[in-house]
Amino acid sequence: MSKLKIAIQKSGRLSEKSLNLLKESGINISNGTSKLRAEAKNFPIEVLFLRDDDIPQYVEQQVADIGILGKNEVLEKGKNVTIIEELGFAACRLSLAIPKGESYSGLKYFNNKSVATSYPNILSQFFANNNITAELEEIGGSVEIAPSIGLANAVCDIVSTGSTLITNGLKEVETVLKSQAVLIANKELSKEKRDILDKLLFRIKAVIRSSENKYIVLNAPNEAIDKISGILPGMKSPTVVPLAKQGWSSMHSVVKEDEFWDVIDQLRTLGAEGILVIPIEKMVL
Ligand code: PRT
Ligand code: ZN
Repeated sequence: MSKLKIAIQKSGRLSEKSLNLLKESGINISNGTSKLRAEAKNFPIEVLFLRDDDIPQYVEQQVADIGILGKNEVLEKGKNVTIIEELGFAACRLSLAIPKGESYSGLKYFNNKSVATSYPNILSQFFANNNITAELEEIGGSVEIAPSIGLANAVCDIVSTGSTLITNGLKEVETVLKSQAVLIANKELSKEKRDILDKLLFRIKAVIRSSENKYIVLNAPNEAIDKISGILPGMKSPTVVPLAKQGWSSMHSVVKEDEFWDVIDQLRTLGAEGILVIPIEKMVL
């Protein structure tokens, strides 16, 4: 039986989370990332550990069938692969930044300026789309020091918290691209490999959904049940169980992590008490 070959980053920001996503999907890779390849015992998959820069090419050439890496890297490399799923981790953005003392009046600031970046393809496309003529200085790393050493007027680099820019006396002025880890695939997988991928995707989606949602349990006065159901739709509708205490019920449902605090405020206004919020292990629809 054939195996699906997945390429993940050998060592870097994505390695642990990529392995963890596989693990949460019930795929156990026992020997960590110390070797170049590993097989799962309980799923027809083989893992290749590579530099993230090489993954798009390997997936295009079918050395690997699928891979996990940053969307920024996929778009920069421009290989003929398909992005099949956003994985919800390693969120970051590719941004333009300039020395903090400079005044910024909009994108035309960059006309006739030089910009240091490790993302020349994405950036030249972005400038072309916006009719900006700038000079690009392609460098492999430590992009943020370029203005202070006189290599370029500005930088275009990956930002997550923004503290690297601040430490280097720069300010972020434009977002060129929003990125996160994505799953990419070769465009011509065999039927057999496509089937394994569908199985894997089904699991991955359940894992992602579970991390984006919380299970919520609360006590509510019976007269508030309808209103609370309206803000807690749950998967179908909330489960409502009568409490021993007359006139009260326990309600169970699911809330989205990013709506969580708003929902809690509304629930309290409606008279909900004893609110418990519980992580979800897996969520299959
Ligand atoms: O060795 P290999 O080539 O495999 O790894 P790499 O060094 O090329 O990549 P790595 O491990 O640094 O990053 C892998 C991916 O993580 C990137 O392609 C992004 O998709 C994603 N990611 C998420 C980040 C960041 N957050 C991030 N903060 N990649 C890099 N950074 C760097 C950034 O370059 C800058 O130097 O962190 C600094 C900025 O961070 P803040 O928090 O100070 O803003
Ligand atoms: Zn890399």
